[in-house]
Amino acid sequence: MAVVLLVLLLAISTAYADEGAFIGVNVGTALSDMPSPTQVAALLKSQQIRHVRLYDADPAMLVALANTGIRVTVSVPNEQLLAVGQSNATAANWVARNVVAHIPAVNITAVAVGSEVLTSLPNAAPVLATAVRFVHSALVAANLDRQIKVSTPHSSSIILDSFPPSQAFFNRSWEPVLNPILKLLQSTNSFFMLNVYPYYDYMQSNGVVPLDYALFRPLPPNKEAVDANTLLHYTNVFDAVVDAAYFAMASLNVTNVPVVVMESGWPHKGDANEPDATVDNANTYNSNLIRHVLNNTGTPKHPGVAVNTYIYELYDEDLRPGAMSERFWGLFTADGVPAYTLHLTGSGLVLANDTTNKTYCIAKDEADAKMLQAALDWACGPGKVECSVMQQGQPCYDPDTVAAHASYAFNAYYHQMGMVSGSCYFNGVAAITTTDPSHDTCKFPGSNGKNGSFLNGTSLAPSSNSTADASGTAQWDYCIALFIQFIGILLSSCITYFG
Ligand SMILES: *C1O[C@H](CO)[C@@H](O)[C@H](O)[C@H]1NC(C)=O
Ligand SMILES: *[C@@H]1O[C@H](CO)[C@@H](O)[C@H](O)[C@H]1NC(C)=O
Ligand SMILES: *[C@@H]1O[C@H](CO)[C@@H](O)[C@H](O)[C@H]1NC(C)=O
Ligand SMILES: *[C@@H]1O[C@H](CO)[C@@H](O)[C@H](O)[C@H]1NC(C)=O
Ligand SMILES: *[C@@H]1O[C@H](CO)[C@@H](O)[C@H](O)[C@H]1NC(C)=O
Ligand SMILES: *[C@@H]1O[C@H](CO)[C@@H](O)[C@H](O)[C@H]1NC(C)=O
Ligand SMILES: *[C@@H]1O[C@H](CO)[C@@H](O)[C@H](O)[C@H]1NC(C)=O
Ligand SMILES: *[C@@H]1O[C@H](CO)[C@@H](O)[C@H](O)[C@H]1NC(C)=O
Ligand SMILES: *[C@@H]1O[C@H](CO)[C@@H](O)[C@H](O)[C@H]1NC(C)=O
Ligand SMILES: *[C@@H]1O[C@H](CO)[C@@H](O)[C@H](O)[C@H]1NC(C)=O
Repeated sequence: MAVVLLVLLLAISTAYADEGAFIGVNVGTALSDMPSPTQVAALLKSQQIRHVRLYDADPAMLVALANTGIRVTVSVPNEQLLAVGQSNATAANWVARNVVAHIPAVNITAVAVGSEVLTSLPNAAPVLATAVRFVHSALVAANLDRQIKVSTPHSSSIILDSFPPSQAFFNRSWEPVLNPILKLLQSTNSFFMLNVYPYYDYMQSNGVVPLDYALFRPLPPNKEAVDANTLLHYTNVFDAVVDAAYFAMASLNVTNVPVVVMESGWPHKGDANEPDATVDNANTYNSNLIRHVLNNTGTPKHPGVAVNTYIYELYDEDLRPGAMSERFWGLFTADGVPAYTLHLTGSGLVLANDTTNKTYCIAKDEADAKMLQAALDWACGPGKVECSVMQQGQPCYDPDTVAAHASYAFNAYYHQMGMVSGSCYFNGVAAITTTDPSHDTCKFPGSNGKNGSFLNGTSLAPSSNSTADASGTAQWDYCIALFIQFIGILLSSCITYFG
């Protein structure tokens, strides 16, 4: 069984290395202390971020990205959209200055025309399709249309009735605009650019959307969302929204335009009425999103079809108006310090410096006490965790609860395993946190930089052979551990049950 699992894991790592689903990052610039283009490029390189989307085509930024190998999507800002959409010559001029002038030093792979135009600048909607067409024509004239795709990013709010996804359709008011755009995307082999924000879907649902569903956390089977028309199971909001876009396009007879998610993310800080904008949630969302995308899982409607995704966003943008959370979507602060470290070690992928020694594995709040006890017994037995510190009179005895002891043991096991992905699972009753759970004199392994991780940073777009090789040994160990853990939990559950 362990061997079968290993082969499966290696097969998966190899598959996503070859298929090339990618994660990119959006570079917003509303910072009072905006790093220089050189600093931005240096950060991108040090974090091995290989795809970015700019909200404009800033020449200094493009110069800094030259010869870096980074793939760049440039944008026609909304302020310039009317001019570009009203004049063929203006569009050609825009392309000459902002695209052609930088090719081939800068690897520009797409032009995003406007940003959420239908919902944020509806007055410009009548020229949107023309703007996309003019930009495309200019690229054809420059013989760049095969390497550079043109599209326009939409808010997911133009899709109505998005659950069940099979019933989704575009707001009918926008059909006259969307029909020609979709035809153009189809005839130019381009893609549908969609912004997907499960955070807002969750916030606006008044409790209907469970937090776990938004964060890609496992749901109890009775809470999984099933599309009654297609019988497809949805385990997360992201997939449901992407599939809603596929179904909405299909309702306009467009079935062969892939979706690219231009923005998705989660804020790591908010004000009092945004209690779910936290570091833990942001980390969970983005880590799970990256794993999900790079695994080439696809969506239930199109399994295995890559959904390339750009994370929103590189930096916290302190100048953005609105709710506090608006200013805290970044993976980094302006000085390039990670807002948090993504939990990606086990997938052989690390974004941000190797600060992964700062994550901990604890018992979930709502976990079932019997399952916790079984997992605790396993960790202190077959799991080989040193559990004597939890005996009476020892530093981690208090509080004397199953949850507290389980947290200590889970975390010790997790660190013992080098924090490899999957070593914080325990049948679903454990969760990773970035908050140090140490208390009083009870120091949890991993706190104060004790013990480190053994996987070095690799990249967001794994190159052909690195992934499987680098983590092969870890995966092997893990498979054995998983197998033992499985048997252990099974045994202890039986003992608890029958004993
Ligand atoms: C981390 O833990 C492992 C295994 O428990 C141990 O061998 C290693 O020495 C520890 N490293 C540090 C830096 O404490
Ligand atoms: C737009 O410009 C291109 C050349 O750049 C030209 O071939 C085309 O006919 C023009 N279209 C319109 C509608 O003026
Ligand atoms: C530019 O990016 C494309 C798409 O990822 C890639 O196929 C191509 O090899 C890149 N070109 C250079 C010069 O790096
Ligand atoms: C559809 O779009 C129109 C035009 O923007 C808007 O007024 C209307 O509220 C939208 N309908 C829904 C249900 O969102
Ligand atoms: C889609 O195709 C069907 C059947 O061919 C046709 O009746 C319908 O009008 C088409 N709809 C659109 C928006 O093209
Ligand atoms: C990765 O993909 C496989 C098969 O496509 C799937 O079974 C597995 O659940 C996926 N893992 C994640 C973390 O999405
Ligand atoms: C990463 O670490 C290096 C060396 O330790 C340091 O120079 C760099 O500033 C760090 N980068 C970030 C983003 O923390
Ligand atoms: C743990 O991370 C901190 C930075 O957050 C670093 O200074 C320290 O050296 C790391 N410790 C180990 C053992 O990797
Ligand atoms: C981690 O990666 C850096 C740069 O890629 C390299 O210099 C360093 O030696 C690596 N560390 C380990 C422990 O492999
Ligand atoms: C991939 O494997 C080849 C041959 O084994 C090796 O030369 C190359 O350096 C490897 N590339 C990476 C990124 O590990």
